[in-house]
Amino acid sequence: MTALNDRELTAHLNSLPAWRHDAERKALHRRLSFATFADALAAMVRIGIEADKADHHPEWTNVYDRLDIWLTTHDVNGVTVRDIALARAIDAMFPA
Ligand code: H2B
Repeated sequence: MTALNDRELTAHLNSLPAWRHDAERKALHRRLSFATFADALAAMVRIGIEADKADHHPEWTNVYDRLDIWLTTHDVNGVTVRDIALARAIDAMFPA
């Protein structure tokens, strides 16, 4: 597994409009907002189950109705196709 280069990353991000490259964290970032804390918590459970199946886990913070997600691949200290795949799975569950 190798980290995506800038050109590859830009190409993927064109089809992932809800996601931004966080250069400092070498990660993809998306913020989701929900109506309630319970909805945010339920989203974490749904995303967490899919992430665990893929053995690829988000870094995230939850504050009340808000969920911030960063996807990065620790082995290569950068963004890989595994992060792209999880971003797409999250978007399929929670369209922007
Ligand atoms: N999740 C994420 N986001 N990045 C990783 O590099 C990673 C992971 N590595 N989940 C996995 C687990 C690794 O530790 C196991 C051994 O496959």
